[in-house]
Amino acid sequence: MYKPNPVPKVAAIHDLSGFGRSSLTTVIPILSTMGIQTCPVPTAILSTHTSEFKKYHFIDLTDELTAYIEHWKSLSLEFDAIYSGFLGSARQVGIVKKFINDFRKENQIVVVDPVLGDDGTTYETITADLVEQMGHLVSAADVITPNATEAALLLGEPADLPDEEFSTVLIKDWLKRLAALGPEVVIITSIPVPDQPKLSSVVAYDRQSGRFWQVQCTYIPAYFPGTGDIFTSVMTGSLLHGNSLPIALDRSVQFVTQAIRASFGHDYPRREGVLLESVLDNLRAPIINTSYELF
Ligand code: PXL
Repeated sequence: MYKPNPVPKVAAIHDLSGFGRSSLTTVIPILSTMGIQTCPVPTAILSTHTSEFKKYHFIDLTDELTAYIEHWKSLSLEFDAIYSGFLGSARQVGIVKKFINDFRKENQIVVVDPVLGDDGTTYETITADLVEQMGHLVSAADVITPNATEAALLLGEPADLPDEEFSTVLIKDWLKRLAALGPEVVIITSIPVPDQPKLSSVVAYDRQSGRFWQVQCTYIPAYFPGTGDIFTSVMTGSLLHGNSLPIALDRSVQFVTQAIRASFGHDYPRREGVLLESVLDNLRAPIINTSYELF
């Protein structure tokens, strides 16, 4: 008998930052709006995220995770996707790898967003040990979504390369080397487009088909924290809905661009993140124009 799956489930391994729209406070509304249930595994609790806020309260939940996950194991829970992001310590990498091992099943997507830094530097709580360990976690994933800084850190390349260095040859080399670590699909966000300061791109490599995809978008000169979490959440939701890789990329880029555009014209502290609540309903709209291409 055909057994429909009315609402897919995602185990979301991220921190809960109480203020500033990042991690779980973006993952949950996005996946819910896309008709997907989020089951959080909180890696840390913070009063705010760590970009442009100082003296935030940071509660590392490393020592709580094993008992939390053991209870889920005893319930024989099953997930259509496992999606990890910001981790509270290097030691959590082993715990998340074990989670992936224990909850692996047929017909499932494992997405790892190796949250480490942006704009050429690491976030404040990210240690050299965590950077190194994150390399082991990406090996256990099907899909990874580093930004350009995180891709460089994972590959041991300089994280502060000037924009003009991002040639097609370099980007394809990075994508292939990251795929060689294990994931079938590698996506790198926030790639500068040489000689086109008004453009930014998201690139992807699908190891099985050997195809490279890119979606270009207008670069908006404003940094909002949490946009990486928003991108990967839409990506995860789209892949769960059966969208092709380039359509999922396109939806995610379009949604982040809409969110930034909805926010940029308003005058408020950027550290509060994009005005996600204003654009969430766009996730229910059909994709009309796509701009993805092979490269
Ligand atoms: O958006 C990534 C992220 C997640 N979690 C925390 C962060 C950041 C980025 O600054 O500080 C706690």
